[in-house]
Amino acid sequence: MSHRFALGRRRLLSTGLLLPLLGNLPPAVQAHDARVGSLRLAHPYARPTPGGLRTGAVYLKAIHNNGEQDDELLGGSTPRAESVEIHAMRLNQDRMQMRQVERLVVPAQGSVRLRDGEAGHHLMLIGLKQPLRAGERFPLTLRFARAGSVQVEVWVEAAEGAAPADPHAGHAGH
Ligand SMILES: [Cu+2]
Repeated sequence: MSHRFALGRRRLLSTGLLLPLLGNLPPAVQAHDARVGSLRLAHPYARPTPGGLRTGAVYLKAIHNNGEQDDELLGGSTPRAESVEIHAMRLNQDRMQMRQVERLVVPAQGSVRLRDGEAGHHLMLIGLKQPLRAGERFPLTLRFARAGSVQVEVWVEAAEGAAPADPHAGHAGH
């Protein structure tokens, strides 16, 4: 479906009708990347947070490493929160449990996913200064052992087909 849409979008480009329609594109079609060293950071995004919640989560579709050596995500920082932690989640008897980890390996010639709704990893914003609102974008600096630091732009997107909600509803430990 997204493939068919991409073809349609290209056709729109050639007719000059793209700009007025951009705001109506479904979120899945819009994506953004950042690169540093041999890493490609695919589509950093976050979910809106309800007022009063002091934590938020940042995800990436993937971090790809096309280099010959493993790299490691060591942490990050953002003006939007007091600190950023790497969290690992796993499903334990129907409940997602999360814990902080010090590093996340990005294997050589491989990738890791940090996606909403999947057991795996995400970045946790601790001490959120203001709620994250759908449609806004904010900077986040990620630090890697080998590639160094890179600033990415995080897109705050409501989950498809769901009302904005606490991204960590039901998660213990916050
Ligand atoms: Cu978390």
